[in-house]
Amino acid sequence: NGINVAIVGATGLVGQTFLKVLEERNFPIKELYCFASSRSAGKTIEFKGKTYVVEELTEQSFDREIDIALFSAGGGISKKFAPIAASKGVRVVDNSSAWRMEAEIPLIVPEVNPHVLSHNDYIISNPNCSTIQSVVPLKVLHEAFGIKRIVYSTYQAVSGSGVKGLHDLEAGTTEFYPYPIVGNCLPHIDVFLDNGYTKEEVKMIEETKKILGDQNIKVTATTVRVPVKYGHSVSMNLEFEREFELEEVYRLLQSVDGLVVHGHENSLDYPMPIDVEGHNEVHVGRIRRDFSVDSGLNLWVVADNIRKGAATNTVQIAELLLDYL
Ligand code: 2RA
Repeated sequence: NGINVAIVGATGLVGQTFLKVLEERNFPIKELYCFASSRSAGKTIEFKGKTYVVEELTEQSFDREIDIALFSAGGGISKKFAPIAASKGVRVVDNSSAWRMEAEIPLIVPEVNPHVLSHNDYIISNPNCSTIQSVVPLKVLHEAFGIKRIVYSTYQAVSGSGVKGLHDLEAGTTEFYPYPIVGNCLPHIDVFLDNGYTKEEVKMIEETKKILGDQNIKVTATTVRVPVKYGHSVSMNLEFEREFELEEVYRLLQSVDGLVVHGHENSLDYPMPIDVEGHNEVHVGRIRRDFSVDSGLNLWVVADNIRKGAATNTVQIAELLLDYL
């Protein structure tokens, strides 16, 4: 009983959180294999009272009985090794952006579009962290009122950049970021494109449409790095085709698994990064009508970017894959 699981990028921030979440959710593991770069090979990892030695990832790594592989080792590793794993019958859940926008690759948030997954899928993409938390409240609202347009403004924690981002905040250095992040905000996540947007902004725009299954939704985004360690916050302005009542919005949001709905619009009960660090839920608050348009709504959404934004969503996808093994 149980299945054989491989972790690729096992020593990274997300890789280590995979292990925590797999244990917390009692994922049925028979054998565990931990892979990383040659730099990390030989390190040991504790999991459920057993010690595992990290192996260097090679093209032969999947020449053994592995059912599911969770990847979080950057786009280059995923581009090269996910197809090798899939060719051996391994089902890959990839955290990088390498495969997300490929038409035939499913981009999954289990609370939103689990139906997209099929037994034919061997490479499945985990969306970008800020996208995942944003779409969790959106599916029920899109179904009920028809989302016409979304304006995202994000306030993203430095752990989104990994240990290097955390170090620049803790040490006040500029080893990873181009400017000081302490006491500052950087409107710059990932690289700039020719059209003036950053890759992070384009990820949110394109991934949102793919996950909600509607290319007609108009989306724009401004993604900003803020001096917070864990927990991304997203302000979103929504415009709908159809009218709504605020009470209906609360009722719909309260029906979403994994979504915690905070107090009415004028209460001190609003979500903050300190509420979500180390937790798996998405929190939504500051729910209020946008009076400047015919049918508009403002939301404030907060979630742990390493958990629901990466590791937990990935493990939830792996749980869906158990049906195909
Ligand atoms: C970030 N969403 O926050 C990106 C990748 N994790 O840096």
